[in-house]
Amino acid sequence: EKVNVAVLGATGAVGRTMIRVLQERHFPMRSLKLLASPHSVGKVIDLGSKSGVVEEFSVAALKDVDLVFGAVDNDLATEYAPLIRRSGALFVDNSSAFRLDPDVPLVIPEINARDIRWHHGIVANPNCATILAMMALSPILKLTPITRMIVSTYQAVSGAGMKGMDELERQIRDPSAAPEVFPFPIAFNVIPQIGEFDEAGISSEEWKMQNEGRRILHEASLQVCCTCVRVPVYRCHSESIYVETHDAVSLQTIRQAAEDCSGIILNEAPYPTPKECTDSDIVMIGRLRRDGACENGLHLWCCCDQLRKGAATNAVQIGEWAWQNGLLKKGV
Ligand code: 2RA
Repeated sequence: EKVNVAVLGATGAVGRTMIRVLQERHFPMRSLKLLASPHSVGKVIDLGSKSGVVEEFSVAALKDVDLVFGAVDNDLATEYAPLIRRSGALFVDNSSAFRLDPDVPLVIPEINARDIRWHHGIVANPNCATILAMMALSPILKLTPITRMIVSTYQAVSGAGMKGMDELERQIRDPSAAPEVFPFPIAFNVIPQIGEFDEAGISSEEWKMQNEGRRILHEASLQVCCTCVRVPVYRCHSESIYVETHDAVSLQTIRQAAEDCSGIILNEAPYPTPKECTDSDIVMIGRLRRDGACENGLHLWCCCDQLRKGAATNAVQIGEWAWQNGLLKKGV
């Protein structure tokens, strides 16, 4: 049976990408509602063959909706979530409001789709940087558990939404334009801060990666250390990852495992770059090599489109899995 879908936050960079991905993947939609907070009401969104007008989020607007994809900030997601749950629709939420809630599964379908089974009306979409790291490690995770992970990220400005992309463009044209979105000028620069720092000097983005990775892998004691960095790239995140594995695995075995993992491509000719991954759903990995000091240590490089697999596509895949397994409208 086809599904009545709503995209909440339909005017933002992730919301617009969700709409595009739903159409491209021929999601079995009976209807598509475009919802947003009051200030976006009335905006017109291009839906390819036609256009759609954004409606204000309300309980009445949720009537008959089976599945809501959320691309709004934490405050709105927290305000709207109880209303969506009460309506009976499944809420696939891209904010970070529920990602660490033990009652809410946090899912990358290629890794832990089965967690969707125990949802209570909300499934959380992980942070884009977490999705990239977990997807890139999926061939290794198929072979052996990971005991330690050190990640340095190179995150695109799209992670801060359309306003982040606008700020980069503005500063490329006028390098003296004052920063409004990022703490320092982003054009021709690199900023080792995403989110706010805590008293230990760890940023909120770094905490997200650590805690979300542990939840997705069901490895509460996994050692994770991250340095999250904003770079002047429009919409594709990259990461340099070091992992220590429980068992020794050869590079050849990992290469073979990568061929069997969906959603990733190993590109060693010579390596992936963010530009080549832009507008693709594939996570690319490369520069796979052994560590010189630690016997079970491995290094790799990876890239993926932050707006697609890092956000919209992952959310739509969650919706697809829930639909295929009869997990919409659980009547919570
Ligand atoms: C960023 N991870 O790149 C965030 C977006 N979810 O800013």
